[in-house]
Amino acid sequence: MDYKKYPAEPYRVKVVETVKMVDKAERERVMKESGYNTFLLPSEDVYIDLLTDSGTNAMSDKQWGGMMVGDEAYAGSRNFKHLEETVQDIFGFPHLVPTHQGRGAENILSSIAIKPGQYVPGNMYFTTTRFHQEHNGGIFVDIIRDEAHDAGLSIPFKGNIDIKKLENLINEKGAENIAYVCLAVTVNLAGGQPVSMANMKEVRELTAKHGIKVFFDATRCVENAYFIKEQEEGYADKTIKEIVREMFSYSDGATMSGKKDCIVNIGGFLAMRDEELFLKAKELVVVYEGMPSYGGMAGRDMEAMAIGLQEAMQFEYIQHRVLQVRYLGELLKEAGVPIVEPVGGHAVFLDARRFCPHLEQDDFPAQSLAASLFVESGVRSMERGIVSAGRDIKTGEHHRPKLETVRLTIPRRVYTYKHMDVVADAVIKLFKHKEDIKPLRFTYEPKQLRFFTARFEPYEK
Ligand code: PM9
Repeated sequence: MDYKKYPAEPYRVKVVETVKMVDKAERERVMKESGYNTFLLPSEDVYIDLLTDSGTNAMSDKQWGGMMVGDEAYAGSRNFKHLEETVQDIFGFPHLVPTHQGRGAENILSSIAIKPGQYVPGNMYFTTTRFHQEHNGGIFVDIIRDEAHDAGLSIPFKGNIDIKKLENLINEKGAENIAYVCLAVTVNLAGGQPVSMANMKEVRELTAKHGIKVFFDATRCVENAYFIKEQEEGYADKTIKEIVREMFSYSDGATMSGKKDCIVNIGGFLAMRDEELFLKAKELVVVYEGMPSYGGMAGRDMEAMAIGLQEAMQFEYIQHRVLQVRYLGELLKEAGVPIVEPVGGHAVFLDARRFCPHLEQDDFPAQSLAASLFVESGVRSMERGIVSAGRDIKTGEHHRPKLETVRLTIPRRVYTYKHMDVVADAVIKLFKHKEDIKPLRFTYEPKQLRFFTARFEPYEK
């Protein structure tokens, strides 16, 4: 390990939250009580919380200052104006619809842009995104490059769309039957894998020929921009902001979960170019979220988001963020722990298929591995495999994704390299007695987005 490759934290700590470590017997008890689902654990029993990077960010002093100048007027808040100008400046979209979080934006976009029976191609699915697409009668089609489904294959820009797959879909189904292309930057469930600028451009060129719109899932777009700067020819000397601006020039609009790359705890938005579509979105936002000038957010939250977005454009911030994640990945790789490669932008994904070769996918190996890791160490992670994938809405069968993973997700500006050392040690220790990880079965299976609230029990086969 070359420690010099990893930059120190580009911030000073001003506020701290004390964490406690409960003993193993207690962790065993709470895991059982939580139905072997890490989402159901009480946060105060968690030592290092890598469940998600969503809304778990540490805000800056300037963002907290912004919270104090929230304009909480029901209409016409000045913080909306600030956020709108910031989104125009960074992404180049003239129209902004604030929402309570990313899925609020997905709900509105899916309602206004999908006609029942239309196809919605995307570079791998995301849980809430696909839910809203299907809920509105859309048919999701995965058009990510095949390599993205191969956990051990380390190649750059593994999140790219396979242009041939997109072309075939258009030719087969007809352009009028494609609602829009949903292009996620980065691809969460592929391991936080980025998309190259060249690929975005190609997607844009092909869809433009057929009059098909392209909407980006912008949730982790700043991490994607860092990878482009680091790895794509011609971008090393560009700023993160210039790269982000160019990325979104190849889209018609975007949904954003602000809880990730806007470095805030809550919020999201839908942004777009098309005036007519914007009017439709405004008509719906008042039904599901709130007035178009606040949507689902308080004035103070919009202010924190506007400031956070500008902070996210700082090179030192995003370099440290991506490299801290990579540091954890390197520690695990060096110890022979199977992970998804290359390490992506927001998390290290353990490859549960290779970690638990004694379990079948229907034994929920990633779910069980996440539960065991908590019991072992107090580290909370998240299943991203068959449980997250849910069931086919037509056949009722499990979707069986090739990637069966446990996500160790790093919150922004929260943990130090030492925490990463502790996490790596815990995973490596568990890997040495992986045979103890038991098959699980459902005791409660919710119909929609089951991973959030499902309950399980271990059993002997
Ligand atoms: N992602 C995550 O932990 C939180 C919910 S699922 C546990 O990764 C993408 C790429 C996401 C995402 C949320 C959303 C939805 C859309 N796209 O959570 O509604 O990763 O703000 O965003 C989560 P909201």
